[in-house]
Amino acid sequence: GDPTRLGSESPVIVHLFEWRWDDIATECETHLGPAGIDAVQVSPPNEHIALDGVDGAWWARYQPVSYALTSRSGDRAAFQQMIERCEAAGVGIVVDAVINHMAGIGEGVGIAGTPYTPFHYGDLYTRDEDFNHCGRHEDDQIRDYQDRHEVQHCHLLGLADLATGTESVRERIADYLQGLLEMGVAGFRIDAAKHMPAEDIGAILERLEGNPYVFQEVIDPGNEPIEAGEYLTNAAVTEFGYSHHLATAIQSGDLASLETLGQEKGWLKSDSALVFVDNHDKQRGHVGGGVLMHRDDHYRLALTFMLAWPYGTPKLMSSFTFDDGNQGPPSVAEEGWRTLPVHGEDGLGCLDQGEVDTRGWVCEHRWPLVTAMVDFRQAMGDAPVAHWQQAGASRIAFARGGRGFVALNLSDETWQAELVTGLPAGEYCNLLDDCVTRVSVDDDGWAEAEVARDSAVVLNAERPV
Ligand code: LAG
Ligand code: CA
Repeated sequence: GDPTRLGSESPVIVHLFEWRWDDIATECETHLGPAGIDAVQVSPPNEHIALDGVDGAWWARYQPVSYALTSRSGDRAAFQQMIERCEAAGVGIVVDAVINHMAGIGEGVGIAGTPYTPFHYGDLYTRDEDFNHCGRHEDDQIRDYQDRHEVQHCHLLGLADLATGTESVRERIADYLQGLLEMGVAGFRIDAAKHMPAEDIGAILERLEGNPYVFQEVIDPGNEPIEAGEYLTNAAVTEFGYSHHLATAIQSGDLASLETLGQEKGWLKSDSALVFVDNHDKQRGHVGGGVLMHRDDHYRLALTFMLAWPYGTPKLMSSFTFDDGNQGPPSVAEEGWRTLPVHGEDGLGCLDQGEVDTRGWVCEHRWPLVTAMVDFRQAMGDAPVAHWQQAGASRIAFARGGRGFVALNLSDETWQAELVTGLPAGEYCNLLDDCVTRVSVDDDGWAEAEVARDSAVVLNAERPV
């Protein structure tokens, strides 16, 4: 789970949710590499259920039919090319590995033509023993999240639960992941990790050769028997508490409550925590909501805070707009739900900031604020938080060692204040407004700062005017 495997001291990951492989390759070259983004989380690359039956729903990707690399994002050749072009641009590929289950129990044909019937998926899993049959509730479905055995051995949402405790299933999963490593991927997101015993994941990862960055998706609400901490011996783990805490702090106007974010009891330590403001599930209310996303007020402030605050490995969401929680990416239904390109013939297909009512690719990761803050985070390295200051609950400021300074104002009025920056004397640019705002720091490190409403002032010791 060591994040520095992604290539820098303070790596940043972007989730290009549902993007096609050739678009991701172009994005690595034209934007992500130059912006210093370390890795892209891609949608599951393996064969999934056909799209017609589910009206192109995004979650078709979470119903594997085989480990052939054919998906709505492209074929194996496009996937390989993407890996190579991204690597040449200095960007790693993190694969969303759906290994807890196969498709929903039923019959059909996958997007690459592989047939499946209950507990039988092409030539991959052909025996009843390849799946768990937990013996609960007559239908073997998960109902009681207080029951560890049930959560890990019954079927999640009707999805055929793989017997990850058996050697032959572990071997097939490891072969799939090893094949991806050999193609050059940098890491994995382990989907639905809570639904597999930590030991099963450990046994699969142990078989891999190479040194991938791995994070496990464990939704730990703090009141269930299965805890995020159990998975730390394997690799990094998602810290869902982070997004909720940040959303609550911002929605209640209480930025001051962020002073100890990450030090809460029971939280993962920084290097082991994968954090985000929102993810693809939470932003559309799957597995509960309670987070901020692109169309919410103050989302930019949340991103600014996350990237300024030295806790966890941050993952940025790059979304498409939606009206209902099942809707897939921008696509042409009449052509088998063909996903529309982002880099099209008429240039970049990202929506303009604020175009929230239009259908399309949101591309939050391209917002100038994000680019500036990614640069800031990487410049700060491991510089600790210092000089915490607050004025009421909605205005906070802190330094990053002697290397940087951040002031955030969530109130409705401009915040004018004398603040300790910890920076050497000089005149600095606000990184968030192209140096329109400038801040002079005196010999004692103090500055008279003016922070506009719902925005921030961010200074880097190495970016004087
Ligand atoms: C995850 N992490 O643990 C993913 O982040 C999440 O997006 C996945 O659910 C889930 N685990 C399984 O990989 C998604 C959707 C579900 C969807 C599921 C399978 O959030 O809504 O379920 O993928 O496609 C859908 C229907 C269900 C139905 C099920 C089986 O929504 O009503 O029972 O398919 O047919
Ligand atoms: Ca399971």
